[in-house]
Amino acid sequence: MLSNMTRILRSAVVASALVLAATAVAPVATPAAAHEVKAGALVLVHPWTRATPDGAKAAGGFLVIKNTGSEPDKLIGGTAEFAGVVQVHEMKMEGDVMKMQELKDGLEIPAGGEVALKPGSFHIMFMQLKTPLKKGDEVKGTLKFEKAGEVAVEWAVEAIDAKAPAHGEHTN
Ligand SMILES: [Cu+2]
Repeated sequence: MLSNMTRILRSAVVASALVLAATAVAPVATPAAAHEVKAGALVLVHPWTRATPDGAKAAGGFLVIKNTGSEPDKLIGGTAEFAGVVQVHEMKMEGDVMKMQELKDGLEIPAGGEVALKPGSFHIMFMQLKTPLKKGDEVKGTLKFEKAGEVAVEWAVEAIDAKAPAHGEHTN
């Protein structure tokens, strides 16, 4: 009887300690810089761009696009408050030369799959920049999809030499 009581008390103490631990850990597990936008079947994960030097006319936009639906969708373009032209680009090697070109037919996001837009690969190209982009800013625009339509996007401006989002670096 006594030992039963002790056991119950002990497990109660362990349980509340676990609750405390979980509460303390939760805010740390959510990186402040990460953000997501949901649009229909699509999830746009952490759209980011890079700070630009004075006089720069173009900047790249990067994010991961997940398609949770059962039909493919297609990224076909976008708009930005800070740029006159927004295009979907790819980079690829032609011989020894890295070339970048517009994907005029759009970029397919396969059903149940995801596509990463990242430096050296697929990316959004912001052209005719109206203002320099400054690290720490959030700049606004849209991305256009064939099925999900026009989606409002906030781009986090990372450091000028960033190769990956800052929230990824914090976990090192
Ligand atoms: Cu480009």
